Formats: sequence, structure tokens, C-alpha cells
Amino acid sequence: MKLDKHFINHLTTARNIGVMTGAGISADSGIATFRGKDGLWNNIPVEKVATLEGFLENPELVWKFYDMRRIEISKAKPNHAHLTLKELEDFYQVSIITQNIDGFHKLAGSSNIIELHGNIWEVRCMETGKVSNNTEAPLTTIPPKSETGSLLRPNVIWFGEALPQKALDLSLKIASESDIFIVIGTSAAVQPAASIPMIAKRANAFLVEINIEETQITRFTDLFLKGKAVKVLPELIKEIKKIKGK
Ligand code: BJW
Repeated sequence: MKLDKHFINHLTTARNIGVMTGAGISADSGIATFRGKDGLWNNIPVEKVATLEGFLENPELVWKFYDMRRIEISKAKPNHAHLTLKELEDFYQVSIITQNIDGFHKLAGSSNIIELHGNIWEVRCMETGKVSNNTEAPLTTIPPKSETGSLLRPNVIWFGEALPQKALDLSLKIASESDIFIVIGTSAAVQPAASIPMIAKRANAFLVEINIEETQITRFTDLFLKGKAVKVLPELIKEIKKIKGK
């Protein structure tokens, strides 16, 4: 990989690197993305499985969808892109803002992770709002219930639902304090997550995007690295090691 002069300058002086990831980073772990040809939302009606209204209408259908994904994720593992982001911590203060619910950044060992859209291994009680862990895959009972018999839901963010305020505030802080902000494997089609890279850009971060195709934010980036995250990120860390003399 041949890096451009401006990027080398930024990599030399940067202290804080903000990263925002989407489904594309987990694609090479075998996890389906949402949009595009084989995307989940191409085959499954989004309003039925990713809205509160859909869940209240048919909790069993929604839980079957999430059970299928929990099984898929439980059989997979973080790939070299996730692992490289952990390695980046050897050189910079790295904060990862992820839209993914698969928990792979945590499994890869990254230290600072914000899960904007929740986590598939957590459930939330519909009565009390209490969040707890549930790693059973496949689930023995669908829909799962709490000890007191209340309906549980996946602790993820569906369309029309507010993102956790603390996670959003922290993401905005990270974006505005990043020297370099790297957006990886997201179509940037979903708000408010899609605005976070723009906030970084407005706060003078050097904005880098890694994706197999251009997205809505590509034209705002300082550098677009076209390719699979699993290929581009390990090449990038090699260059960073050269710059840092390691
Ligand atoms: C690779 C690769 C490889 C592939 N290497 N790259 C009109 C305008 C603006 C906003 C709205 C609007 N109408 C409605 C809204 C709001 C709505 C929204 O944004 N809708 C848009 C679709 C129009 N947003 C919301 O509803 C949000 N909430 C909200 O706005 O609340 C307001 C509110 C405030 C106060 C009170 C109440 C409400 C919530 C959004 C929640 C999104 N939830 C989901 C499901 C999460 C749970 C689950 O996983 O089941 O989040 S939807 C889904 O999309 C998931 C993802 O996190 C999210 C983003 O998808 P992502 O990650 O970008 O994946 P893809 O598939 O889209 O893209 C993959 C990319 O990877 C592609 O670019 C590929 O090229 C690339 N790629 N392989 C590198 N190997």
C-alpha cells in the first residue's frame, strides 16, 4: 500500500483516532450485512423485525430472526480487521464507535468501544426495562421470558427508537476530538450514526473511509481506501509500523 503524503503527516502527528464501524467489517467473518444484494433487509421485511411495532405484533417472528442471527454470530469470530483495530492501540488512543451488535470488537480485545445500536447478547425486560446477558444460542424458549414471566426483547435499537443518550454523547465527543477519523464498512444510510463522521470532519479530523464501494460520505472524505476491511486494515498497520519505526 502506498500512502499519500498528507495521510503520512497525519499518521505521524495524530494522538486520537476515532473509528466508526458498520456491518461491512464483520462481512469477512461470515456475518450478513443489511443492504446490498445479499443484505438482510433485501429478504426480510424491516418493519416486521426491526421496529417496536413489529415486535409487539409478533414477538415470536422477531425472536426467530434474532435467534437465527445469534446462532450465526456464535459460530463466527472476529477477523483480521477487528484484530488490526486492537493493534492500532499500540500507536494511538483509539476509540471505536460501532453500529454492530455482534460484540466482535470486544472479543478482538479493543479497549474503548461504544455500541450505538446495542448488543445481540443482551435482553431487555419489557416490563421493568432491566437489561441482562443471555448468550443461549439457539434459545430454548421463543420468545424468551424473564424469571417473573415478562416478555424480553433483544437489547438493540430498532427504527424509530432513540439511541442510548450516553453512547451518542460520547460518540460526538470522540468525533470532535479525533485527529484522524476512520469509517469502515458502513453504507452511512442510517441516522444519527451517519452524521458522526461529518461531525469529525467539521472538527478538522482527517477523514478516511474504508469500503468496497463508495457511499454517501465518500465525497466528504480526505482519503477513500477502496477494498475489504480485512485486507486494507492489515496493510495500513504495516505502513504505520514503518512510520513509527517499529
Ligand atoms: C464492506 C465489506 C467489506 C461490505 N469491507 N466494507 C429520513 C431521513 C433521516 C433519518 C430518517 C429518515 N426516516 C427515518 C429516519 C430515522 C432512521 C433512519 O436513519 N432511517 C434511514 C434508513 C432513512 N433512524 C432511526 O430510526 C434511528 N433512530 C432515530 O432516528 O431515533 C429518533 C428518535 C429520537 C428521540 C426519540 C425517539 C426517536 C434508529 C436506527 C436504528 C438502526 N437499527 C439497525 C438494526 C439494529 C439491530 C440489528 O442489527 O438487528 O441497525 S438497522 C441496521 O442498519 C443496523 C445497522 O447498524 C444499521 C447500519 O447498517 P450498516 O452497518 O451501514 O450496514 P449496511 O449493510 O447498510 O452497509 C454495509 C457496508 O459495508 C456497505 O457500504 C458495503 O459496501 C460495505 N462492505 N463488505 C468493507 N468486506
